[in-house]
Amino acid sequence: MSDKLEISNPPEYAAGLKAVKYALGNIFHVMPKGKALYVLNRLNQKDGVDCPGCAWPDPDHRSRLGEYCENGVKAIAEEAMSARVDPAFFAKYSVHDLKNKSDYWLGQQGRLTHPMIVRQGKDHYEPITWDEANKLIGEHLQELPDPNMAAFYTSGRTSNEAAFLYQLFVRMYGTNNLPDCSNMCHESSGVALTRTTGIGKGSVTLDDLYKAELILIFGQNPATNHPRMLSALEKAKSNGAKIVSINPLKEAGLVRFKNPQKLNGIIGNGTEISDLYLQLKINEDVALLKAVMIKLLKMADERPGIIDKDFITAKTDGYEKLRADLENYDLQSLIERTGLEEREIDHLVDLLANHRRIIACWGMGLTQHVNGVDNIQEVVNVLLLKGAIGKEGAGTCPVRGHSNVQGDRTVGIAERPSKALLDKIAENFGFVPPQEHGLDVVSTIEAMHSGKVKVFIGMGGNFLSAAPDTDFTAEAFAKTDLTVHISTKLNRSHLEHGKTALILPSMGRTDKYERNGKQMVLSVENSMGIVHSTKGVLEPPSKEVRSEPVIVAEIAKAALTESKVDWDHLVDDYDNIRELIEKTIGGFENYNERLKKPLGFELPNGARIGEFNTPNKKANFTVNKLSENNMLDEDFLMMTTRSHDQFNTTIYGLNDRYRGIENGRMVVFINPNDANRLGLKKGDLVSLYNNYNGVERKVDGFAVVPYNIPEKCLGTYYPESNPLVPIHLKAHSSHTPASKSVKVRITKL
Ligand SMILES: Nc1nc2c(c(=O)[nH]1)N[C@H]1C(S)=C(S)[C@@H](COP(=O)(O)OP(=O)(O)OC[C@H]3O[C@@H](n4cnc5c(=O)[nH]c(N)nc54)[C@H](O)[C@@H]3O)O[C@H]1N2
Ligand SMILES: Nc1nc2c(c(=O)[nH]1)N[C@H]1C(S)=C(S)[C@@H](COP(=O)(O)OP(=O)(O)OC[C@H]3O[C@@H](n4cnc5c(=O)[nH]c(N)nc54)[C@H](O)[C@@H]3O)O[C@H]1N2
Ligand code: SF4
Ligand SMILES: [Mo]
Repeated sequence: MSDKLEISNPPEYAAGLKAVKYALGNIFHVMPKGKALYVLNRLNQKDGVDCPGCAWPDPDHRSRLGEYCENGVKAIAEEAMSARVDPAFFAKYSVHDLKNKSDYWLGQQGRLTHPMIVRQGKDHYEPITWDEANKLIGEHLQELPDPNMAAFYTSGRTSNEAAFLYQLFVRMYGTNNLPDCSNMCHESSGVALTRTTGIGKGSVTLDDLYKAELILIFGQNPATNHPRMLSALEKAKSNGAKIVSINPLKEAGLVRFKNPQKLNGIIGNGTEISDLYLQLKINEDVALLKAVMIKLLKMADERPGIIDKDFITAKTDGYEKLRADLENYDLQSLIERTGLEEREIDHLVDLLANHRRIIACWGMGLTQHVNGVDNIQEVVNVLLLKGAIGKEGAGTCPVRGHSNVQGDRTVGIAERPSKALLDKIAENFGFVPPQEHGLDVVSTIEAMHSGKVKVFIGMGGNFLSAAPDTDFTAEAFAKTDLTVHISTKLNRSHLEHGKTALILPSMGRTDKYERNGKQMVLSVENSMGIVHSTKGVLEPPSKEVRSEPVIVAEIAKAALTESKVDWDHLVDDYDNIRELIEKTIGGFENYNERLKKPLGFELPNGARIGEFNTPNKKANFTVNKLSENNMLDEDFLMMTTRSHDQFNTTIYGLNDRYRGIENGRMVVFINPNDANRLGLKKGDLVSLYNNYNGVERKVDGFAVVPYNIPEKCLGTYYPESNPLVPIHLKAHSSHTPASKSVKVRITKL
């Protein structure tokens, strides 16, 4: 075991005063106190700066004491830290030197300040002017024989305004190659919900959550990833809701929450969150839900009222097929697969039978499997049986990740755009956008690897570390002619690069941008479809960093040989961009006016009001298959999750307080019986490896952590374990990498 790593018993609650202490300690360490408090006072306030962390919505009533969480503070610290990565830094460290540094170290070096280039054959980034950089990008793009030889990635922190301009430019250039972080995230939700409910987004609002009688939380770890969701769950509980968590791990925040804004959370015991905790095996959610439906339908034969027959008849399609299909399963084998006791499943069935206002929330634990789409469709089946979509206090709640990942999609970042969007673009902008579908994340990597994509541009994000099969993705980047990253912070995508590579330093959420004496306002959409403004409050890290819409406009001007769009006019005042969004995307009427409302405005959502915009205008039941993991005796199923001290590939620190881990990230959580069987003790170092289709993948140096996790299941952190996720292992239909069910074996080092 590494000398520093410490493993202890995980706590039985999340948050409390410790969270406040850690958060403030973290931010005061990297920036002056006064400046930190100045931003925090404006964080998530009406007319303030939207938290760059997750997409959890803000409540209508905001506490002036602070409307943010520990991880929101860490997100601000990471972005607004005083340290700088400037030309002197790049003169000191070669790319080779930087490759040997940890992700945590890279992040701690500070904000990027200047456009930088690494020229072919060189090992140092050197400064370049914006004009030269744009010219170089323009030349590369113009020289490609086919626009489909370029790919344009987006990460979900990008504002609506920047994203809209970006997709417009990309389509004018001639491709729909718009891979997006969604492809690795909630794409499975988008696909499943579009098919079943007619809208690729969740249907509930915060108010619904407060009114729900029963809330099911599948595959999500809110204490770390959406901490303020715990306050909403606390409120739902105080209104009488029951909560069920379905998760292989007993996540502390789902057990008990001590709200640091309340006396009971500071000196009391806090609130018990889950009434029932189902610790099922990884990737057995479909088996669980089938068992639940078989039991529920059987019960309904005696008590017909427990399913909503009227709703099923009036609003849905496919009920009979679902019933017929369930006949094919043996209940006991389904139960056995889940690893749960039958009485635990009966408890869930009883709760479902006896409540009507039901909400299902979920995260990456459902989406990142080969059967990710099936998982979500099966959740929808249960809700539809109960008539629990399209009414108050009930519905679907995929909890989105990045703060504007949903908005980016809404305003047109889509590699598989709808015909309606393309027609509208044609009508408004006087050109025929490409009609054929473009590349998503996985197919972009494959296309770079096979030489079909030669230029990669990333609007935010850290494609290399976020993507599966890290070594393969690094090879793919190395085969391109040019990689360009529009970034706030240094990351590994800058280090595994194309023959020529550019870093374009961007402003972040906290940076204030004024033009012609007027502050530019940006807008974002949260996980529940509310669009609102966000205004930076801090001096940007250098005079050279640019606002994202400006960066896009300048690239567009350099790359497009002809354009009917006046890019300068658009970025002269971001109101002008919003006028175009209003003309192109439904639901944005009076965008500029409504954005001035303190709470923003709600986008239309058919499923929310019981209107299902599917081709048959019904909500659709679906028939889904069980997962097929084809495990052999020595195989384990590994999920890759986040620690409490990270935001995706950004590592805030080396602890995972809620799982008892300190000072290390190279750990593997394993059931104590499995560890014993393999002769492994706490702290032993092991290799994890696998062999898919004859290709061996291996990562050395994980420390064993015997943990409360079902047998044959393992947990590791992403991105360290991404080299083990095979590029081809992805969800049907959504193509989301199956990074929560990777087969691996263990050997002791
Ligand atoms: N602080 C912080 N906040 C974040 C992020 C971050 O990295 N750090 N990332 C943001 C982003 S982009 C996203 S998408 C979200 C992610 O938020 P989450 O969806 O919470 O993401 P993960 O950490 O991957 O956790 C997945 C959960 O699913 C469980 N799980 C794994 N496999 C299964 C399974 O087969 N079935 C079930 N039922 N459960 C399973 C795991 O035990 C874990 O609790 O958070 C966002 N917010
Ligand atoms: N194995 C495994 N892999 C996964 C996942 C998993 O659970 N397991 N989760 C997947 C998920 S859900 C997601 S969403 C992806 C995340 O994939 P990405 O969105 O690509 O990754 P991030 O780590 O969020 O990106 C961080 C970088 O974004 C840049 N950045 C931050 N803020 C800004 C900004 O305001 N503007 C600009 N221009 N740049 C900015 C910084 O340079 C920073 O280094 O990873 C996926 N990969
Ligand atoms: S819950 Fe998410 S959006 Fe809210 S403060 Fe925390 S990290 Fe930021
Ligand atoms: Mo995500």
